[in-house]
Amino acid sequence: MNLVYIGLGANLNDPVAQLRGAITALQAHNEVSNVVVSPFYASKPMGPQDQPDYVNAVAAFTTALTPDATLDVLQQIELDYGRVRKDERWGPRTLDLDILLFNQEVVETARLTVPHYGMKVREFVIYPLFDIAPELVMPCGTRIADLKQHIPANGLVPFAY
Ligand code: PH2
Ligand code: MG
Ligand code: MG
Repeated sequence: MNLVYIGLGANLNDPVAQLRGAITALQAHNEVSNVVVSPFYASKPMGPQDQPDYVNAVAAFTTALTPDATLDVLQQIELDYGRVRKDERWGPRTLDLDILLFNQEVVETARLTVPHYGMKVREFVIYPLFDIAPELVMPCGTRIADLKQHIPANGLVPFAY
């Protein structure tokens, strides 16, 4: 069984509902088990500032699927929630599901880079990841706890949902 961590983000069309819907879809999926979800965070936009704040969270789950097949599942959920994939780089989106970590594997294919290339510097990934996996170590040996200690919160605020 594979242990997968994903980042969830949304800043359009009721972001909390988008994230909740994605979590419900994951929990309902036949090939996905043991879904664990971090608190939700309000997050300042990285990239263009003329867009709404994001809601971000991290989830963990287990699956027997390959990394590529896992990406298919996540992209289907994104599509089901109305994501238009030709979005401007770092522009607003209804739902973004990114594979952060897949066991301790390093994956470099045309479709997929794992670990996620930006995760080490994004407070909206590292803080919720620490919430659900404080002992986690990346394939390169970096501890999530050490990353969290060095990344400013940048206005990131957890909230009840
Ligand atoms: N995602 C982006 C661009 N900017 N900013 C925040 N705070 N959270 C995100 O998830 C995010 C972003 C593109 O994927
Ligand atoms: Mg993203
Ligand atoms: Mg993405």
